[in-house]
Amino acid sequence: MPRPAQPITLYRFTLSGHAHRAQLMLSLLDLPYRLVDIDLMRGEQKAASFVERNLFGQVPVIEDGDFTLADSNAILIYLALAYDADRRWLPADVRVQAEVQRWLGAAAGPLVRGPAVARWQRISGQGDGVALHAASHQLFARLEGHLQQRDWFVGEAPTIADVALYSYTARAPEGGIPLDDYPRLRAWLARVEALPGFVAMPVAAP
Ligand SMILES: N[C@@H](CCC(=O)N[C@@H](CS)C(=O)NCC(=O)O)C(=O)O
Repeated sequence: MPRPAQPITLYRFTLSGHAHRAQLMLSLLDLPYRLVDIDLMRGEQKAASFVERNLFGQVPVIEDGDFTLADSNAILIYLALAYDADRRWLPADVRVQAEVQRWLGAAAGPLVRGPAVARWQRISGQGDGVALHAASHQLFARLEGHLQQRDWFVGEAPTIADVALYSYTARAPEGGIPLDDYPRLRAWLARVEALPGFVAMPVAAP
C-alpha cells in the first residue's frame, strides 16, 4: 500500500460532516494524518491565510506534502487513487466509477440541501430546520429503497460513495430527522461503523 511521506494535514471543523468524510477516508485507509481545527463560528475559514488554501473559504482542505486540495468528494477521490493500491474504494471499472460518481453527486446535492442544512440550522441556532424535513425524508426513502436488495451503494463492497453518504445521514437526527422508518439505511450505517478504521463524527451538543 503506498504511504504519504509525511502525515496528511486535514483542516476541518469538528461538526462538519464534509470534513468528517475526509477524516473517515484517511482513517479507513489507515493513513497518517493530523487535524487542524478551523473555527467556522469565528469565521476562521474566511481568513486570507485559509482562503489561500481554498478559494471558497470552506473546510475540508487537505495538504499532502506540496499538494493542497479542497472539497470533500475530491479528497475522497484523491485519497482512493493515490493510496488504495487495490482500488477497492474506487474500482477501475468504468461503470462502477460512473455509479460512484452518481452517489457522490447525491452526497453533494440533496444530502446537503436537506439533512445537512437542517442539522446546521439547529446546531447553529439559525432555525429549526423543519422546512427541510420533507425533502430529507423523501431522500432517505429513496436511499432506503436503493438499499432493499444491497448492502452497499455501489457493487458488493464499500466504496467512496458509502463514505461520502455516511456522515450527514448518521447525524440527520441532530437536525430533527429521525431514521426510525429506515431500517435498511440504519443497517447500512452499522455496516460502515463496523469497518476497520472507522472513526465517529463528534456529536453536536444539544
Ligand atoms: N463542496 C464542499 C462543501 C464544503 C462545505 O460546505 N463546508 C462548510 C462546512 S460543512 C463550510 O466550510 N462552511 C463555511 C462557509 O461556507 O463559510 C465540500 O464538499 O467540501
